Amino acid sequence: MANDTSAVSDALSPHSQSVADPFTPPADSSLWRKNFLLGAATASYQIEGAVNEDGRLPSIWDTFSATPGKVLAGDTGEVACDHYHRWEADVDLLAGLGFEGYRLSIAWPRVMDAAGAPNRKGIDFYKRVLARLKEKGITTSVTLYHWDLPQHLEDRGGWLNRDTAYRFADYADLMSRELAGSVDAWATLNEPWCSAFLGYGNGHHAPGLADTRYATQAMHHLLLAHGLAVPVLRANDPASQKGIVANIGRGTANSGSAADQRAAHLFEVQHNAWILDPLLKGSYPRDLFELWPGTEPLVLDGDMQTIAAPLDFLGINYYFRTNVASDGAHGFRDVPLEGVERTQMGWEVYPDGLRDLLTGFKATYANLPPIYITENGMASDDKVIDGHVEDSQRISFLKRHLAAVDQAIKAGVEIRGYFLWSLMDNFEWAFGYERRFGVVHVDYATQKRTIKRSAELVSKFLKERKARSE
Ligand code: IFM
Repeated sequence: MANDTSAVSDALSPHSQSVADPFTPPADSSLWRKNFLLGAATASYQIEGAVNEDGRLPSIWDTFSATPGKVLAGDTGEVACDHYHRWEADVDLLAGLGFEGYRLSIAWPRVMDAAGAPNRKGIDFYKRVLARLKEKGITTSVTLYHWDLPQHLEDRGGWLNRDTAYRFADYADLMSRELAGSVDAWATLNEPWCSAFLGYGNGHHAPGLADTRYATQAMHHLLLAHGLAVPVLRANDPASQKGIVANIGRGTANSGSAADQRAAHLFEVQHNAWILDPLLKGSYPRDLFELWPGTEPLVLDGDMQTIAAPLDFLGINYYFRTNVASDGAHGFRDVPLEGVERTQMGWEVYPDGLRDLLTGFKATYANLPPIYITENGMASDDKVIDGHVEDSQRISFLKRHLAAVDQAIKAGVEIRGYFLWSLMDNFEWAFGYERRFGVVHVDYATQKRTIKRSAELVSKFLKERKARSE
């Protein structure tokens, strides 16, 4: 077996202890609280591979990644981290590092056939994974849709077809009946902004369509799917928490001019309020249609009430900020700042943005649910040298973002946990395997896992925290 789980026991080796610890949060940080959940996240298409096994049907990402020019270096999720076969060792690795929570997603095309009937083999895979996680005492957070729409639904219009929302509710019904009792938190969708805007608005993601009117209609059907699924999940698995995961973006103005301030506001409307307003206020932000005139989606009576179903939690994914200026018309344009720290993705490292957005949401939404940071992390060009990966930028990144979370908690935002993205390097969508987000390195030729220095330090903290609370 190529998995190097022995590296877990090396996490507290003399090598790791001889170096000063640049990660552990200060003694007064809320992260020491026993009930603050610390976990790691992954997603089905990014790690599983086995795309043709045990009755799994094609997804839009199989189609998209097989289309020349869509994904860097022509990479696909065909093998990915081979997690479908190595899941047991991967769960042991996660548990060995001391993570208390694990956020995973289910591949819709693995568990349901085109007629909506269950695919037993696919469902059993997730049952085995969840049972093992429970055995290890790990809190489970399951996302139903992390972008791998069955291709047969896309062939009928995908998220542009209202019927897909009802098919999603059927899928949520099946999974919550099958997995009731083994999931602590259900998230309906991961990052509907990406599904709608990158998938249907600019074509950077599957299915690769590019029209802003498509994006707003796809968003409406995604949110409707979420709203239809929530009561189904509640009925089938009452003890679990139900929520949704949104990626949020910080937009700052390039100058103090009214036009640039307005541009920054519109940036955040497009990235945040487009999703959060319907969920938490039951309406779309009017400013969105100033930015994109004539793109109002078709909304039927009752849809907005369905979408605004009460949530037990809101998952927040945060990565970077964008500096913007007015484009001279209705909108904004990016004005990349010089001399700032960036990651392998080119994204600016800006922890204050996370704190500012969280405190801003608390001020804006009276009914803001408890929050989990469901993703935060960074890509770097990590290399294994003499068996070690020294990912010092990631260590500092995580430390600074956790400090921002602590500041938001101290400012009164209810934040219950943090999942780093990602447990291991994986298929980074249109960027393929070049961009490495994991705290565990994956050698794709051998599937060997190597624990990076960041994981060693997170693990050290988790174990120290556990020891203190015992
Ligand atoms: O890898 C993705 C993940 O699937 C969704 N959120 C952002 C991550 C990094 O781009």
